[in-house]
Amino acid sequence: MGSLSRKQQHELYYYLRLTRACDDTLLRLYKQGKMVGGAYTGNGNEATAVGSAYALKQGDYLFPMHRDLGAHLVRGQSLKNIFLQQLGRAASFTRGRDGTGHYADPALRIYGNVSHLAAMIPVAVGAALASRMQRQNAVILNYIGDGGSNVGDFHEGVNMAAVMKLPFVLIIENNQYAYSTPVSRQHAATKISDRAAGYGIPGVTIDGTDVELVYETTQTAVERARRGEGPTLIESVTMRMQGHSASDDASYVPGELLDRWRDKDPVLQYERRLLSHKALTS
Ligand SMILES: Cc1ncc(C[n+]2csc(CCOP(=O)(O)OP(=O)(O)O)c2C)c(N)n1
Ligand SMILES: [Mg+2]
Repeated sequence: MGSLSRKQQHELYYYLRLTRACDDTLLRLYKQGKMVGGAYTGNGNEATAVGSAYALKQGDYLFPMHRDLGAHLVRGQSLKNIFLQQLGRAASFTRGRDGTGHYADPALRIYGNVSHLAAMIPVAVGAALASRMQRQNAVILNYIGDGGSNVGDFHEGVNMAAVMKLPFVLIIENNQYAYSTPVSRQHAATKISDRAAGYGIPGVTIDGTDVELVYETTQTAVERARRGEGPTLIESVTMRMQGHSASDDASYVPGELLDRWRDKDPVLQYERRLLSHKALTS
């Protein structure tokens, strides 16, 4: 099993479990009417969020999207702050004026997304430029959905990062749907990562349910970025296992598709793997 120590494997498993538990709790609170605004779960995306953020080092920057709760947790965000923010409480980062992951925590170098899809890509690329100019040697890890990757800001941001060889890594979370629109209706390319060639940078498509694979792929990209060799596009393929938000029953998603992906549940998959390697006891 890869290059990870037993301690690191246990940490990955811990964060996968914690992310799933937080998501389930948020959904419950939403149903109890205790949440202001919507609830967006990352069920199915845990390995992508956790494995990628785990590849960052102290001083690096995280620019997550709305299904990346696991990345916030890996980068040290407290459960208290996460719940205050998600519930839209007065003591939250945004003082109750916004919810979900729409917050910034400069101390932890977490800059959450705004609603406008892809609008944070140029901002994250700007942070990468600042890191270079200030000789911080920090890498910027940013995320975007399959749907959001079709917005113009994607092109402007990735192109600038590529031309300037900035320390920038972009994870494209291809979870098969953008709200009710399947990927087949979003673009005609076989793989979203094929776009990387057009920018002159590496692009790779991976199984986003495999936490160690996500970690190792991101780590390679992060180290490349830190060496000054420029950005990488990582298309992490997963499935959005629940509706777009808690108010969406996702009745437009074929049941067989969900059944197929359920067998690849990122949390249970890793649990099975650790058990079979006797890295966990049941
Ligand atoms: C520019 C823009 N267009 C539309 C929306 C409304 N919207 C919010 S999330 C979303 C779907 C996003 O899909 P995707 O990027 O695949 O991310 P996912 O929710 O699947 O993780 C849409 C259409 C928006 N916020 N911004
Ligand atoms: Mg999507």
